[in-house]
Amino acid sequence: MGLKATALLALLCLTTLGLSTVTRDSYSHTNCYPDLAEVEVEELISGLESGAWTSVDLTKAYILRIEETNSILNAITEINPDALSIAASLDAERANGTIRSPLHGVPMLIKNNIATNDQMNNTAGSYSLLGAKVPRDATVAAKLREAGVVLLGKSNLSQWANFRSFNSSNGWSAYGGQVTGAYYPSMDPSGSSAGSGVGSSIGLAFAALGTETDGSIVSPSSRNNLVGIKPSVGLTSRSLVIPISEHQDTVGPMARSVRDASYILSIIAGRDENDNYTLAQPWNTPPDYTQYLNFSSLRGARIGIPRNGLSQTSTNKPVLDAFEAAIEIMKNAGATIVENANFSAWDEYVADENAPIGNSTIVLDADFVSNLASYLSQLTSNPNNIKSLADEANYTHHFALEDYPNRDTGVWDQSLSLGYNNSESRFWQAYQYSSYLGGEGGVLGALKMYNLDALILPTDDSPGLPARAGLPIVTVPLGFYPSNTTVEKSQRGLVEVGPNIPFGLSFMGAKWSEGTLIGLAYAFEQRTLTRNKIKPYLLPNTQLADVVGT
Ligand SMILES: *[C@@H]1O[C@H](CO)[C@@H](O)[C@H](O)[C@H]1NC(C)=O
Ligand SMILES: *[C@@H]1O[C@H](CO)[C@@H](O)[C@H](O)[C@H]1NC(C)=O
Ligand SMILES: *[C@@H]1O[C@H](CO)[C@@H](O)[C@H](O)[C@H]1NC(C)=O
Ligand SMILES: *[C@@H]1O[C@H](CO)[C@@H](O)[C@H](O)[C@H]1NC(C)=O
Ligand SMILES: *[C@@H]1O[C@H](CO)[C@@H](O)[C@H](O)[C@H]1NC(C)=O
Ligand SMILES: *[C@@H]1O[C@H](CO)[C@@H](O)[C@H](O)[C@H]1NC(C)=O
Ligand SMILES: *[C@@H]1O[C@H](CO)[C@@H](O)[C@H](O)[C@H]1NC(C)=O
Ligand SMILES: *[C@@H]1O[C@H](CO)[C@@H](O)[C@H](O)[C@H]1NC(C)=O
Ligand SMILES: *[C@@H]1O[C@H](CO)[C@@H](O)[C@H](O)[C@H]1NC(C)=O
Ligand SMILES: *[C@@H]1O[C@H](CO)[C@@H](O)[C@H](O)[C@H]1NC(C)=O
Ligand SMILES: CC(=O)N[C@H]1CO[C@H](CO)[C@@H](O)[C@@H]1O
Repeated sequence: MGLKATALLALLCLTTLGLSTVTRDSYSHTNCYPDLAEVEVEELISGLESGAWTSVDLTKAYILRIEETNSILNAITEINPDALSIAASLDAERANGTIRSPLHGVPMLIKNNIATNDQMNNTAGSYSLLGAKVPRDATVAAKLREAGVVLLGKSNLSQWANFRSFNSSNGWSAYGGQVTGAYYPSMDPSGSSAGSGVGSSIGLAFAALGTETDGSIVSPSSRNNLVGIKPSVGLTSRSLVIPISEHQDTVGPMARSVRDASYILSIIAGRDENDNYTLAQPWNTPPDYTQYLNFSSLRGARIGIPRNGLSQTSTNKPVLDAFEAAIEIMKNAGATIVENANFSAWDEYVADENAPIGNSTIVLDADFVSNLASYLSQLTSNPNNIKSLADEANYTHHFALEDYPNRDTGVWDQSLSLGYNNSESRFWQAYQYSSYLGGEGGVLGALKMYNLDALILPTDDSPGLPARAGLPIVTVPLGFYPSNTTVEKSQRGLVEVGPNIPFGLSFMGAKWSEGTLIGLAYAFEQRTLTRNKIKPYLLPNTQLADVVGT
């Protein structure tokens, strides 16, 4: 093809992309496919609709991208052996006019604590559960499957969602190895949804699901330059998700834009007879969250700044500067900023956190004993016959690859030595106090006192209070550490702070206020587009051009 024709085709490509009229032919032999590290779902879908690419093409490309990067980043623990055949049948459905949902044919990753009744294992990163079987898909996985999402693979995580050890590292699991972030060599990916964060950030799939008990969606989303939605506890089912705490666990999307995350949330939200907490939802069918994507939604919104929850450390000056700049951006977008919308029980929260075994710790420790046993009791095959936390601890202490005692089991030791589970009144007292710290003494109290739509904090400071009261958070990219930042490493040598490492901004609100938070986060995201201002140091090369037609 001559130069002129190529240029013409590239032009055609650019102009027709937006109109969704590109055909498979006009794409071939050009480089005008969308960049899989950045593409949003509406563009992926328009290519599926026009026939420019297929779900099989997408699945092939993502598998190659995983294979290119996994030896360094370890983000993925396994690829679904059925992914290509599932994609082919979804392509056949599309061809005959069956469109299951707005995400029909799009591949996603799910965290390796969300069970699927297929060839993939669900281990929380432990060898003890390898080969274990579940009676059905986790409800959130089933909802994605029914919506025509290709469950492409499982993402690595901080083992047991970071509920095992006091001296492990973010993103390490015995089964999956050490995840590292893509924005700096040997970067601490944060956790516990570390592989979901890395996989979504560099386009190893369209997006990923994570889970959060206290920070495990929003923190790795923040560190990996993503949007993360931590839903209200009870908005998304936890049935057949390996638990920590029924009072705090929740499942949510980690994606490259608020829009993409909203599409996913709309699919996974909803009531489930197998998870009581979902029956408290104030509606029979949850809203379509994409309706809240409104560029003007900061206009007239009342946004509180809880200054007493803002930490000032030796290294977070870039975060604080970006946070103050964000406040100005919101003012300019028409928001009313309410300064010093402080948390009334902040000092009590800090005291409880610093106590050897505070009320918040009791909630997680006691819930874990009960909730883990309940998960294990549902397995239809349990090769190592693990029935309880005591069994799990014993297995871990004796199986060399679990890296004990180099990585201790201090969290479990504490749970077991508590001597009771969540069926006792002392548990209930601890829960009442802990949820008060996050609720009336924390986020809910400030929202009411100052008549606010939402509170904002740097994401580093945001998860603790919402965790204790089951409240939602939406995080969006806020900024990144500048090139002259001094590198700081964690105990196990991962780079926690360093040049180019991203951080996020969190919007926090009342229970079931995801729609409001999504609207505010979208308006902020669209005014800043911070994600696009930095690039990972490592990106896979495979693109759609390499697989279409092969
Ligand atoms: C379309 O294909 C799917 C999957 O092969 C099949 O279940 C469905 O019945 C087909 N629908 C029509 C309208 O042909
Ligand atoms: C799941 O674990 C079993 C047992 O180790 C292994 O044979 C199988 O390949 C694993 N599945 C996947 C998809 O990796
Ligand atoms: C919650 O579910 C359990 C079984 O899954 C059931 O025994 C219990 O009654 C339910 N509680 C409520 C409040 O629905
Ligand atoms: C978007 O938000 C603005 C400000 O709150 C509001 O006036 C407008 O009606 C909203 N638009 C839609 C389509 O909801
Ligand atoms: C809020 O907290 C900040 C930081 O601790 C403090 O300076 C300020 O006086 C507090 N304001 C109110 C109204 O409590
Ligand atoms: C735990 O909660 C109780 C109230 O149930 C409270 O009196 C106590 O101070 C709390 N413990 C800590 C360490 O904050
Ligand atoms: C929880 O504690 C109660 C009371 O001691 C006991 O009957 C029950 O078996 C325990 N449940 C689990 C899962 O340990
Ligand atoms: C602990 O694990 C070892 C090795 O797997 C096993 O031989 C032993 O029976 C286990 N002990 C208990 C109390 O389960
Ligand atoms: C982790 O803690 C255990 C138990 O205290 C200790 O034996 C081990 O050396 C520690 N590992 C590291 C790397 O600090
Ligand atoms: C990095 O550069 C900025 C602006 O040039 C300066 O304000 C800051 O102090 C520098 N930081 C370090 C750690 O050198
Ligand atoms: C899909 C994949 O690459 N899985 C790898 C994840 O990490 C473990 C441990 O490093 C490897 O054994 C798997 O092959």
